[in-house]
Amino acid sequence: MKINRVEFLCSAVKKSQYPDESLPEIAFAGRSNVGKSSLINLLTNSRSTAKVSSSPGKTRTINFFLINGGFRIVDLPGYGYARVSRSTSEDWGRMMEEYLSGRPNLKKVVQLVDIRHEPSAQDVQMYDYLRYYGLSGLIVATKADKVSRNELNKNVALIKRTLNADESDIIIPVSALKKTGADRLLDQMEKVLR
Ligand SMILES: Nc1nc2c(ncn2[C@@H]2O[C@H](COP(=O)(O)OP(=O)(O)OP(=O)(O)O)[C@@H](O)[C@H]2O)c(=O)[nH]1
Ligand SMILES: [Mg+2]
Repeated sequence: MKINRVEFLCSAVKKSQYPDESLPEIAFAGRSNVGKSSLINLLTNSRSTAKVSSSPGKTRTINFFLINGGFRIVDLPGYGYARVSRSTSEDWGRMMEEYLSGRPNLKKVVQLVDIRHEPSAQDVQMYDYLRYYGLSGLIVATKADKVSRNELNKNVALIKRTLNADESDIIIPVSALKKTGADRLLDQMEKVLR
């Protein structure tokens, strides 16, 4: 699959603001600063589709993008950002729950984890949550440019093990910086949409 057309649709904090349910959606979830927005820009061949920031907590809303006129990519706000207030993280939880549990046209959630680190307790929680809703199975290990080839394989195995991922789960190392891994991910996304 190639992405030729991308159009920002809207930002939402509650259900009434979502676009209609007529098109399939693939969402991207992961801790704050893991590289969700950067990955979306890599996939869409753009520098500015999704806002990237070096300070965590940049994406605070659910952002919908129309892809090739046929499906949507959804940029979810990151979790695990320590410097948000309790009420902000409660808002985050409600917002995520509302989207992930009640979106019939949501086909898959690509879960992003940083290839350099063992997944956090929140990553594990997110994985379990996605599995519960039948949305797990496609994992991206971000910032692959930051580790050696040898570390890469070791860390991919550690990520699988820590998340307690299914044998059949697919984990794809990606670098937004070096622009690697996007084709493999797009192939998997195409399968999800078929
Ligand atoms: N070296 C390297 N840096 C990356 C890569 N992907 C993202 N980054 C950097 O990581 C930081 C966070 O990237 P974002 O894409 O904004 O992360 P996010 O997950 O959208 O963060 P929130 O919106 O805060 O949840 C930025 O400084 C990016 O430049 C990558 O593949 N390699
Ligand atoms: Mg972001």
